Amino acid sequence: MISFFPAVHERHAPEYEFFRGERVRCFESPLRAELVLQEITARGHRITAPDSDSQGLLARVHAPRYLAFLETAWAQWVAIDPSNASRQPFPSVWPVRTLRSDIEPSNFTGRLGLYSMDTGAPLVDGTWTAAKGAADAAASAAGLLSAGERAAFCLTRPPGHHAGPDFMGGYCFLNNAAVAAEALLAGGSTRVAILDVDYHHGNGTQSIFYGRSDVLVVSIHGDPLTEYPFYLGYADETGAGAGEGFNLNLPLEAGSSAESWFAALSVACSRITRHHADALVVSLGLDTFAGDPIAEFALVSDDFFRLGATLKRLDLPSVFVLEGGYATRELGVNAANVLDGFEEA
Ligand code: SP5
Ligand code: ZN
Repeated sequence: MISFFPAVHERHAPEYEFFRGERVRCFESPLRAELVLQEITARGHRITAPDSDSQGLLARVHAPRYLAFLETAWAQWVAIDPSNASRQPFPSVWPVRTLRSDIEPSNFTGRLGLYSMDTGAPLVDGTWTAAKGAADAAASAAGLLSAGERAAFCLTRPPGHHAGPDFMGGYCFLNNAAVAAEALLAGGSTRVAILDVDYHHGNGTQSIFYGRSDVLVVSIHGDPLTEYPFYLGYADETGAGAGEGFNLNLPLEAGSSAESWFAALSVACSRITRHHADALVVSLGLDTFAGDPIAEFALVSDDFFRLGATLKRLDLPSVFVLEGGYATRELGVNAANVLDGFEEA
């Protein structure tokens, strides 16, 4: 499968994040992409650099003031104090209920909190460059599909599905899957489906398309009652206004078996078929793997072939966009198994 790989991903290499109150090495690391690249190269998939600029598509997905902040955030951080160059900024205050989010503070901490859902998106010097490279890959892959190709893989990081219209979070800055969906619409599709199989609910993607009927969003994920991101992803979220009926959440209890996961996948596929989708974007999180250090589903490596093969039966032009997956050693095999399952079905 043609795979878009932006080498600039490595510019996003934060040193640490917070986990159980302690500073730990980031689960979401450049090594993830390097190991996936190694494995899909070994299996004969063709690797290519992104060849589209996602700028116009990003403006459809994200708010202008958020994009302007993200692009200059590091420069703003270092301008406060040159020694900040060796520190990572983290938000510490957020406009929760009763506080105002219509005003953009001039203070950096005020802005960072306004544009963040959590402390889980560590930002460094190269974050914008890397995130933009991933969005460019999503645009490129969708462009290839619009030109007649049947499938493409975005070997991209940082991931995107937690990033909403105007906020970052959960390792995500720019919503790559949403960019791919917008690019497919711009390229002639009229009924796009996004299937999010990451362990964590893709709150950003859901919110971006919640009021729309041209992009169906379907997600299988850990029940937000116990699992991140907690505040979205429930079964009663079905869309709003013109988008009513075009959002489907299939939450599963943490610890669910692979069989219950595939039963949910079958429900998801039926809904996509009923949508009469003309293109599919797969938010390919691989943190459903049994060995994932921060998630609680039980898929084994062979199950990823089955995932690929099942998606092939939808018979749709398909863009696969890498999201989470933190069992780094097995990540390459699991990703490649999805692609090979799809191609061999
Ligand atoms: C793209 C993506 O997969 N983002 C995930 C962000 C998750 N951040 C919060 C992780 C909370 C982990 N809780 C660990 C429980 C371990 N048993
Ligand atoms: Zn995830």
